[in-house]
Amino acid sequence: MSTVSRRSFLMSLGIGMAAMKFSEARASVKDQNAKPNIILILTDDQGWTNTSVPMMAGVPESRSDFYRTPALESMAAKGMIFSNAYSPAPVCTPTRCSIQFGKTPAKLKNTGHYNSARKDFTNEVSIAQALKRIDPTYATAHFGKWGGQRPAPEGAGYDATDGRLNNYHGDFRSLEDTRPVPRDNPKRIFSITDHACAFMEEQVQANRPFYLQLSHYAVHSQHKARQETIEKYKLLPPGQLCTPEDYQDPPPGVNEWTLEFAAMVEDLDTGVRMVLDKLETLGIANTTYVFFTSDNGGIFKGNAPLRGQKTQLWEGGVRVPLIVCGPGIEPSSRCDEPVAGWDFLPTFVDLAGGNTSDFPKGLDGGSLRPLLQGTGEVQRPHEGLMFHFPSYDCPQSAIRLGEYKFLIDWETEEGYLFNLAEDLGESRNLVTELPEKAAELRRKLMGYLAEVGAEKPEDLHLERIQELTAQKQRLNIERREVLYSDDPAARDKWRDSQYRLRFIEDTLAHEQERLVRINALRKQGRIKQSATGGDRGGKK
Ligand SMILES: [Ca+2]
Repeated sequence: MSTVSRRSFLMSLGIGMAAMKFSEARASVKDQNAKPNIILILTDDQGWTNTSVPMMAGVPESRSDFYRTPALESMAAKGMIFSNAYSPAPVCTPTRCSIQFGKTPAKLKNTGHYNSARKDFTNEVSIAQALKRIDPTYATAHFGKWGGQRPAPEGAGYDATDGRLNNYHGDFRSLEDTRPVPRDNPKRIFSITDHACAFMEEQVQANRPFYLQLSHYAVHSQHKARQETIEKYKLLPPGQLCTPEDYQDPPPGVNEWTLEFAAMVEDLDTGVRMVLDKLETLGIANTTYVFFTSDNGGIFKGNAPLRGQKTQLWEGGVRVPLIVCGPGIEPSSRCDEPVAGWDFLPTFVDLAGGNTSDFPKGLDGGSLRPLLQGTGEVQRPHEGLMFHFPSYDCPQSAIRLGEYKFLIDWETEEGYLFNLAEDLGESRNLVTELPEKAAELRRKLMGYLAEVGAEKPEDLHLERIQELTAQKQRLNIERREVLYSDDPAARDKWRDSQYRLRFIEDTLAHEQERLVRINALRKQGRIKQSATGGDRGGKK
């Protein structure tokens, strides 16, 4: 594994020493211990049960019996496990924005996936900017997956970054060089970790506190792992989810394979170990908070004992691992309070010495510091955790409040009430049994969605149809340009465009069909006037 020198690392990222103003920082920071360092390690599509750490006491199935994550086990031994931690959304991009700005996807009007690239959040205050507001000496870095949204990390206040990168970069070298990322650096786990370690070293030398955001491409499909790690798993006893076929090499072109997924999870954990070791080497383990979580629930092999998966608001889509270690956190402690990714921004500002008057306006999150230090509860502007996911084939909204969760399916308007403390698998709908509780939660959820003007499912279908129609028009223009060419490269381009056209047309037909269906249901009165309030809206 290559190491990156301090200077070459900065130069490779196009970051000048002048921009970092280390000398000024050194002069202004009297005591480095006064400000903690904060690291957020965000993984991709890693489900609640995709680690070897039991996420919930007394629920042995809340850990994997096959994947091995010893670094996370050591983080849990030093810190706190949150058993009821939620990603803001059941897919990547809305979660990343929500974490970055401390607001729900519903409030940011960024609930989908496809429309995020066009969205611009320049007016929002990022974690990096919020920290710099209370202490300009904070050095900030983002490495790895960012997503399609704007601003890019540089525009969001990150001093050091590898750019506005997305899934593609986890598997391929660049847009121009389409060879796979080298096998010894699966999903870029080790190179982005090297960047992170070099950044930390730089800040310690400059005596400067830092915020480091390490966003892994793992464990999103395609599954990639070091061959040596795969070989190790071939020799381990099978877990419950393993099949005899898993112990044979997969056919060429298969991108999902249990042994490689397991090895990828462990390679990722090795990356976490590198960060933890670096903190020890640099002597800052006792002054640094490390948060480890995932951007949405798992999808590979399901999430039992949870219901559902990524792209759904059932627990399997949004309940994620969360482990935190750092100063003042009791070793091997657990917290069962429901928390969500939009709590991170206020938590980090609080840990860095800010108070609520330093929080950006309109946050939905509250600081988790009282939970981490055992001193109190989370204070949020409104009761409950609000989820809104009007996209894809499973449009839903949900509220988690105390032990209860109320969920509504927007294609049927059917409501579900679960007591998650008694029914983790969301198998027993209590709507009829506890109508008052269901009505109370529904009122709170609808009131919130109406208040923030949340997107409606049909809005997103329409938006997607317009986007696909525009894509189809552009592609047809490209196709006309190359159709009559004698150039072999142009002929290849034309053939390639046929596949893209078929994909666009299939998706377009699917979206149109769903829009027709949802409009028909509205006409029949099966869905009330507005998914975001209507006759059930109005905050009480
Ligand atoms: Ca994801």
